Amino acid sequence: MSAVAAGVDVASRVHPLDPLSKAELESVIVALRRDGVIDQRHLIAMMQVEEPSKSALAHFRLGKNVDRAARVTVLDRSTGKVAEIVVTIGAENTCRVVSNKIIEGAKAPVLSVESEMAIAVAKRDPRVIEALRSRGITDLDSVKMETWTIGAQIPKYLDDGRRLIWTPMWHQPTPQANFYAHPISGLYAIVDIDSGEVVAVENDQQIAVPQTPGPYRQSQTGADIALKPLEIKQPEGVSFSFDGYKVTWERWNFRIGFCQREGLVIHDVWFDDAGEMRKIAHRLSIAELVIPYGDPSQGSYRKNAFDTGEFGLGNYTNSLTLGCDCLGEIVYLDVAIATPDGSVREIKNAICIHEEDFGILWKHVDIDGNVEVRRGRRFVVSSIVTINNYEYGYFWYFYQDGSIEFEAKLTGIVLTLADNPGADHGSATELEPGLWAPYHQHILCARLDLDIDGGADEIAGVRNSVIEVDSFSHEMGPKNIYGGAYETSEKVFRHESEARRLVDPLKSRFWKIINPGRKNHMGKPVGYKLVSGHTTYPLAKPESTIGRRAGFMYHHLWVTVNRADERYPAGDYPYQHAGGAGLPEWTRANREIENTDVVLWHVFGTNHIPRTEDWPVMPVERTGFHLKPSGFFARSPGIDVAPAPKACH
Ligand SMILES: [Cu+2]
Repeated sequence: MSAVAAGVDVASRVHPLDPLSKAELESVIVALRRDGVIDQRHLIAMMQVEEPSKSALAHFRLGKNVDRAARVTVLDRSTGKVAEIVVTIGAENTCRVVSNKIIEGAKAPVLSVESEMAIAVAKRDPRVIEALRSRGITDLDSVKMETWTIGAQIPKYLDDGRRLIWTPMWHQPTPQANFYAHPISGLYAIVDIDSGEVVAVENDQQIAVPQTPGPYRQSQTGADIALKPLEIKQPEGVSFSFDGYKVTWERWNFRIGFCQREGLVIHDVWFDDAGEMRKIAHRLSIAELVIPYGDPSQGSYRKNAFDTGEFGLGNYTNSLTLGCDCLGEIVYLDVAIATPDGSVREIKNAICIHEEDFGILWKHVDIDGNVEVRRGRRFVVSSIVTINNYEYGYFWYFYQDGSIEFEAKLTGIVLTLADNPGADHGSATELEPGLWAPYHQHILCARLDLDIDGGADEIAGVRNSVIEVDSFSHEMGPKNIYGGAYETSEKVFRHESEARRLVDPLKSRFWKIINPGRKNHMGKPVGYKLVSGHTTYPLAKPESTIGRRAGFMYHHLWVTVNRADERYPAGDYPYQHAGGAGLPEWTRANREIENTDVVLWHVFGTNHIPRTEDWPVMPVERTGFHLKPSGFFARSPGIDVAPAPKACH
């Protein structure tokens, strides 16, 4: 099953939500050039599936035709303007431009060719060369630069609206050495990525490059702690099947999607409840990932990157390796992405699909000695990206109890800078003498377009409401005679402003999304609850540049009216944006959100105070959330799971 797309018959009817194929991407680009819509002045910033509306999809399910379409974001280098072009893709990939709109004021995300160019011009700049020479570095090949967006105040004399990038750098003393062990602090080039000009060189510190190596490759460390083999075999094959990008496993079915901006996407999630297909979600994605750095030093304070909105997270998707990234009977899906120059790059083994044993699902030993125990299994869809120093794994899990979980796995190498050994440096951890890892947060925002039991209402309009549930106890007295009593309070959010909420573990707070029009066997509306996991709250001040630009991070929950053009919580174009876009802006209208088609936005993440044990490569840190049925099913769906074939019962 390790073969690419084994069992995947993508030649069957192409679904409007399927990832854009290589052939489709190429056809769209050919058509745009043929029609003179793009030429040598343009760079392609992004090509995404233009997703049809829920009602159009419902009609598609009934057999009606729905055009495949792509949304192409292009940057005109001659004007700096960004345009979004919608192109339909018909039979045999015949393409037609249906709209072409300039997005006034938008700044394109940073494109790979621009990063490469910025590094090349920085390395040619005589001021950079001289500054390196004064630090004893003459071999420019041994200097590794990264291109980072400017996520804080832009120096006043440069702040005239141009697109800028800055270049932290490291020294690689020997080939294959971990260069993050050797930051060249105090030296940064700022490059105008439209004109290709180095507009400033900062060289105002003389801090020695730390010299303690940070080897992590097996060839360097000789790592030899090994255990006996552990093999995962499914001798009768896997328990899932594919129809195009639609997966059926256990009682679940859903579609796998991919977006150049968001990476992995899950569409159209349904559960077979004793023969009745019940819809749970329309679209699930991680719509933004921002990493505010909390260190004011020159090498760190600008590092507030929007990995999704400023870089296009999907662009950095890994090709996964069987037995290493993924263990067991794996099916991989490839993806294709457009590059800025209009060619198409295929990423083999980009999405990993498999089943995992997940311990016991449930167990009880009765007083007569009867033992009932069920092994649980979960279905995993995952992908991993590498963006500069960090890796992010996005893992979606589907369980036999009707629940869904998302887990981000964070690994890679912590960002480093140099300061004097033992310096009074309050916002960073000294890993080795003079090698410091600044404090930072990884803040993710999930966009959860849930349609709880809304399968029949896709054409007329799904109607869901969101409720906050807190646990509380009354004062000692008639309502709490013994002092131990507690109850839950439920508050239905009526308007968007009421639904900007924070987690509260002291109240065991959770949020529930219900369908008021569908009742369970007890006459209560059916629902799912959103259970937050380990999370964090931004330390950056709301009035800071990053605070304004990532205003969404100041609430763990937002609920909005479902609108197709409200996709990204920091707005469509966060790069050098003045701030306020996205969720803060949309919810200012304070629209009614009760009993209508809504989107939940869940903000979660981790506050990373680097440990010496995060060096030289950080062991996986996890952050995520769970969606659990809550009054959706009459009983546990786990009861219908058969015992394992061996004598487990
Ligand atoms: Cu971190």
